[in-house]
Amino acid sequence: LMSPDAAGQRYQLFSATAMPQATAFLWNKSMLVQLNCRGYATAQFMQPEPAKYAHAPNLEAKTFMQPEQPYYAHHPGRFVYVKDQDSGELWSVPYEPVRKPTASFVFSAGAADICWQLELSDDLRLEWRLTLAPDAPLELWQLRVRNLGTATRRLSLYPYFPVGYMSWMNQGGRYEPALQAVVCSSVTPYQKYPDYFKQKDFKDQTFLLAERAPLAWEANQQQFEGEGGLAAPDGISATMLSNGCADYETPACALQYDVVLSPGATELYRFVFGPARDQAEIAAIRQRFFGPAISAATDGFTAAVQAYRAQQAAITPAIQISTPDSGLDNFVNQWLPRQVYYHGDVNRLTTDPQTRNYLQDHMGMTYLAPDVARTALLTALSQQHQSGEMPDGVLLHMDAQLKYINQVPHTDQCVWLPLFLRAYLDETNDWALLDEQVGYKEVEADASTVTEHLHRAMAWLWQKKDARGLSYIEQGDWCDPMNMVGYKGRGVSGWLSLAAAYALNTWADLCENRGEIQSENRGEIEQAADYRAKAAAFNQAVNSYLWDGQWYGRGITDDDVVFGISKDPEGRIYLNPQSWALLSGAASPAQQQALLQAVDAQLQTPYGVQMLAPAYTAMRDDVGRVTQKFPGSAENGSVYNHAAAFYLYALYQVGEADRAFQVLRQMLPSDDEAEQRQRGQLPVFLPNYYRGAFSQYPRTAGRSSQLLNTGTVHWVYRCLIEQLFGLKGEGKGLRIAPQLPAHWPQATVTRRFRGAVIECSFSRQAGINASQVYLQNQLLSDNLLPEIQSGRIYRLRVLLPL
Ligand code: CEZ
Repeated sequence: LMSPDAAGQRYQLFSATAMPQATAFLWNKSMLVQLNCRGYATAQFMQPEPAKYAHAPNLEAKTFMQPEQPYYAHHPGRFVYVKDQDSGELWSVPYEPVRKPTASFVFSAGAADICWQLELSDDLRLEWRLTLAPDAPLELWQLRVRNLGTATRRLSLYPYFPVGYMSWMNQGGRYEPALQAVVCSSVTPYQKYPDYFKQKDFKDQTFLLAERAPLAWEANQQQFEGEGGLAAPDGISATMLSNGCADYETPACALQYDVVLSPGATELYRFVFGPARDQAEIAAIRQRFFGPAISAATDGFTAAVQAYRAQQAAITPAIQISTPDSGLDNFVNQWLPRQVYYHGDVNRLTTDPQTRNYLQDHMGMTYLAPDVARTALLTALSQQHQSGEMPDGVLLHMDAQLKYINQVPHTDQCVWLPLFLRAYLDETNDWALLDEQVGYKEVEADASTVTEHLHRAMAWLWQKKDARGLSYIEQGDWCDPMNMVGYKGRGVSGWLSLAAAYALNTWADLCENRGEIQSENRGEIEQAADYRAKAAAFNQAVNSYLWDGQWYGRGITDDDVVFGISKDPEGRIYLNPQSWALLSGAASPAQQQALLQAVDAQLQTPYGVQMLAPAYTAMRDDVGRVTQKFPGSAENGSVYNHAAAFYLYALYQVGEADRAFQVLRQMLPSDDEAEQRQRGQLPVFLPNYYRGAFSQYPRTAGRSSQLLNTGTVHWVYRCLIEQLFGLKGEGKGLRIAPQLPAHWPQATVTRRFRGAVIECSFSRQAGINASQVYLQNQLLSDNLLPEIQSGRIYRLRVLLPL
């Protein structure tokens, strides 16, 4: 059904129907495109807010990226109709809209391109490939047609790129012979005059630019489709497209090429598709990609393809692994760092990323591009309030505003600061970051050190608690839609109280480390003790009010009702408080064992661990809209991978290596084909969730959300590097403390660390009861590799007990 290619660098799906929702994605700094295996496409670009250049056929609502987006016949896509002029036989590439099965089908995801390889009939081979421009929101398409047979073939080829309903104010389309392009134009709708000035330079035109002059074209969607429908459009039934235009009618880009292919012959057609401001810009694009060759070997199009490939290749993974689990290896080596980098590179295509997302996305970036992560922290802190409170979203653009969920007050944003810093400082040892001066939201001029910003953030967390000592939740915490636990101002969050404790402890660790490393900061060691006392107070409050006997409750409502406990028929147990009680130190050894068993018994499924159970089936208006989401979707009891990733991290902190490995492995499909179909997703990214409500909705359980925006990946990458393989940085060097699953006899890892390369081989050894680390036959004391020198290669041999 699916597998990596021989080199392990691409991932292939061999059916258009087995996993109809499966997708792969490409991005650059200004755009993201997610291609579905059947040819549908969802693309967005930034100007500066996310915008579309290929739309739904009707007026679309603007929203943030959603899970489980349905595809439908007229969904935007990138298709080529292929007609045999002699037999009249009709196919469409890659599968939609004609849906005619081909002799063979490969949907192949690469790091820098996505392509389909099809054999339409035994003797006609077709390749349809997308790359992006490295530096602009432009799709670069190549169609290669090859006659493998012994007879000459006479074909008509019709690239068909629907553009959809562009605007209720003004839309149309026509072929521009001078550009060799169908150009569809529109005016982004608005009503307030100031928007005119903001929008007048928008890229409101969508074009399909062809290298080779077409025989005919069609810019009018209705005329193209006619009465035949998309499976047999009238335009294609005719000998020639009608060279039509769209005047306040739905536009489309269709071109026609007639070709005579003798046996063995190949033809190549290349196109550029994307948005532009005006025809002058399209002319410049034509010149760049299809103008005079740059050199004998390279034209503009090829140069851009190569530049994009080089850009992607420059993302250097932090680890390369070789383990007994080849599926995991492939994902960790090829795809995971790419998804981590995507988040840090474009911030989920928003101009106001949620603060917690921004900080976690850059926690992941720490392992790939620490400079970018560093800048992100400073950007976030520059928007902190003087009170210490962090805003709900971080504005990344002059004109950006807090939108959607960022207009709802959530109380957890400060938590993520020390968590980011712990990862960043362990990895880079860049303690100078703490001395950087940064201003505040209210007064840019009132700058203070990063350390002071953190002290204020911790003070804010400490102060935002009730008389019981539990953290107020207001209209949500990490769980966005948990909006009615505390809207009256009294409700508290058990998870947040634990997260605050963990944040305070983490910051205490950092203060202490700093005091030890830098003698002028000795004072911080005393402060650390104070933070630890505060963390202990949070932990104690949670133990007093929220321990339910076998696990921790999720919170207490405005009306003093404890929820997420055994007497609740729905939402009886939540994952997050259990995970964070392991992290914060709230759970005693006995409590740890009890809550782990409760999670196993009530949340574990074959597709991963659910974030709550049983899923709510009706509104609980003292909990909020999370309970109104469809049972088993998103936060209402799905296998919400971000929550599973916290659990994963927590399991490693308490040394539960085998439980942890199971959680990790269940984020990816196994080798079982039925399970692969059930998840319905290629392992080229981790989705934000798989459907849960396993006992309530078994038919859909396991189904992927297909949404590639998720904080999951950063925690998973961190867990792999620092915990599973145990190659964790600290002030003095690299601490080696692996937690390989018991069933792995050996593994090897190459790790980039502070400019050095660490090559590490792990194997089991009888007769030892703790791991031993050798550097060139020399046993390292304390399993610490000290004084790492940039540019050096270190070869470590790690022996693990049987
Ligand atoms: O978004 C995520 C947020 O981006 O949900 C997480 C939260 O921690 C992330 O910061 C858990 O709530 O509004 C909603 O109902 C949804 O909750 C979305 O905001 C949610 C979606 O999964 C989109 O990614």
